Amino acid sequence: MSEKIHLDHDHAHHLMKAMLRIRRFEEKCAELYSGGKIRGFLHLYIGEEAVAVGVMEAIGPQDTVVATYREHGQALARGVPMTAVMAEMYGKVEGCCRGRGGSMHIFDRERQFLGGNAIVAGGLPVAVGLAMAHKQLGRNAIAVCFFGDGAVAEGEFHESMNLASLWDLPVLFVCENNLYAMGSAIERVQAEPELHKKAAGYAMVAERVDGMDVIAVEAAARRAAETVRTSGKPYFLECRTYRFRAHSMFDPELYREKAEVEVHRQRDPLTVFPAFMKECHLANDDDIARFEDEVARELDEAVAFAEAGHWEPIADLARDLYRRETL
Ligand SMILES: Cc1ncc(C[n+]2csc(CCOP(=O)(O)OP(=O)(O)O)c2C)c(N)n1
Repeated sequence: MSEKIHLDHDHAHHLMKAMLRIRRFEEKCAELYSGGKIRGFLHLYIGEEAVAVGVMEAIGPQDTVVATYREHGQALARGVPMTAVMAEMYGKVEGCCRGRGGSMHIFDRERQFLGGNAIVAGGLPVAVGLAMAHKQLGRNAIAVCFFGDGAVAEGEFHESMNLASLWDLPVLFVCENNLYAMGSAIERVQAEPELHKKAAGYAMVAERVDGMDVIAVEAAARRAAETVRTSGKPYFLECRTYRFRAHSMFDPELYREKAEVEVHRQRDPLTVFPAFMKECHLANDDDIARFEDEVARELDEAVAFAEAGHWEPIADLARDLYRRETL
């Protein structure tokens, strides 16, 4: 593991627990989906937790975040309560979008978590627009944008990168390169698979970091966020990561061998980080067991909250579709 940030006991525990919350939440979601409690699409983030946790550590409450449809991890790491996220997954009124967004559209204005997005690359222009607003209104905020490697093949990506650089806009682009866009392996669809090199072509600072190493991600994200804030210019962070599960719950996963997944599992942040903490005497088995208990309790509460939630009444279905004056 890299040791580029000062890692005291409390901070190490905090990182560990944040990743564990995401992992256990998503495992539970897979179970609830199979049981028909969660419906629609479900894209799990399992394996990629170190990216969300490392980046969120590096930004402030005033910064705005946009994400993709694989965004439960970012939402939890950003502080959206697990109860509100779970109720949203269930489609209940108590969810963070009153049950109307579901798994792919988690949103929380108060925490400046401005949405998951079902459209590949759809968050990039939104982030650039937010950055422009931050700049014009003189806010000390930056826009943070999470997107996958698949987004890099979209026109919206290139237009967003170009304008952010040309107009000096404070955007932190976080590319979660998990080596696949649905069933397309990166080498088969990207002429230049070193994605940070594409960003460099738009005249912005671009770097690549090990997205399975939470400490390395946090250190790089701190450097990047600070540079964006002080220079007012965009920055591109390519986090090399891997998803251990299928693209979504519908994917038979015929495009890769199980053996390949097993190789990447050796670098699972939820295994590597606790081992590192123990080796450095930052945590012991009792600490890890305690985190598991705490997360299990929080998860039980979130499921109970969602179960006890309400469906939106039929009479409210047209609510928020039109402004009142136009009706
Ligand atoms: C504009 C658009 N084109 C196609 C799709 C269908 N689609 C959904 S996910 C996906 C792959 C995206 O892969 P990536 O950006 O690498 O994200 P990951 O799922 O790996 O996190 C595609 C093509 C879509 N949602 N939006």
